[in-house]
Amino acid sequence: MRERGLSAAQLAQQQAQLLGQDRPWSRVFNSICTQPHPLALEAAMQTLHTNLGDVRIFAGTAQMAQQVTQRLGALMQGPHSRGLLVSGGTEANLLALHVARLRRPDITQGEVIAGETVHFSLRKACTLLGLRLRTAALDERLRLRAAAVQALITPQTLAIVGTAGSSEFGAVDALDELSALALQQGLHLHVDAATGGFIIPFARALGHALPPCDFSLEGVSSITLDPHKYGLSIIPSGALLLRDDSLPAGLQQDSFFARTPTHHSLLGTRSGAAAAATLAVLDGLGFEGYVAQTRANYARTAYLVQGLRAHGYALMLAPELNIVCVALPQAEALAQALEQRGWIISVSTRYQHALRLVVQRHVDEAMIDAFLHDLHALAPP
Ligand code: 0PR
Repeated sequence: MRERGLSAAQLAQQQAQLLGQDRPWSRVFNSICTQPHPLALEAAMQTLHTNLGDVRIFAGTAQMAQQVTQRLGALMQGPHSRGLLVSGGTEANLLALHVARLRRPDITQGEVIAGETVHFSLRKACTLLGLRLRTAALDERLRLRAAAVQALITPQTLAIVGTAGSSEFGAVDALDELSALALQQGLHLHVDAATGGFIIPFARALGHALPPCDFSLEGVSSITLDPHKYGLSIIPSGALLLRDDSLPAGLQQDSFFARTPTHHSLLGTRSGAAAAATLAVLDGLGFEGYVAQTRANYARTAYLVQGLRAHGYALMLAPELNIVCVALPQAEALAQALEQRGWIISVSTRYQHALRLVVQRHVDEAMIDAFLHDLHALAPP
């Protein structure tokens, strides 16, 4: 630590110097997150000092959190659902499997079945909880189907995880089939909608042929939603929604002190800024605002796809959400060359023949044109 503190001007300079090394959004093609909506940023700045770990002091902030869980429950068609606000998709997925395990004490060596593209946060969760993750093969559109799950069910199966928008491809598992199977087998179906939860309800309203990713599917027991992705809130904003209001007893942890609240999630002391930001953007945009945002994201996704095709590139698969995978040999070497020109792009370590392009709010037509220009210069098809 410094012996003497810096002045405010020196601190600002130090911060600006380091922030200047971050990449501008105008070159970011890999991120499911984006610049938060101005409404979210403003609300967060007003509430950064709050602590949802002490709702006697921050009673108003606690109400904001409650209102967020109500709105998210309604969005997910769960009038009796219970919501827990958490730091993001990783924590929500961990808690979901924790809940599934608490509800089945009869299963001692629990197994979780998911598709091959299940997010690595569920691998972390299984490791932490001592569960075995069994991955099932996907169909030709990289979606998990019920038949592949059925073949892996054993007496130790604790849960099925369906992904509503895989991180790598934006592929949406056959959630309707998985729901029917979970009901029939009496298994917990967790839907990881971290990527697609703030796309699918609005895309369906626009007429896109996607399955619902919500509690209208009767076999769905829990859902991960991530307001800090397409929800346009600030990081860290995640949510776990449970179909019923009743929580397993083992999830509850009393604190040391009388009249302080019982904890249900992992974190204790935590800022209320995420809840305030999420409430602001949910209420500021409303369903219509998210539909408009989703329409714009699909329009720019179509613009990108059209541009790629016009330049002679082929897609790895038709995009269901706002993630486009371009089939290219040596995609990783190309991504590196593009990075030297400032572009941040992902290539899956497993599917190495595709450049993955995420169309978020910050990806506009000028950015797409500039990218296509550089792509064509480096790797003409
Ligand atoms: N489940 C799915 C389907 C996800 O896509 C993600 C994150 C998670 C769970 C975990 O969520 P948290 O990261 O909120 O805990 N998927 C992104 C990814 O792995 C995360 C990300 C976001 C990475 C922005 C980079 C980035 O710039 O691609």
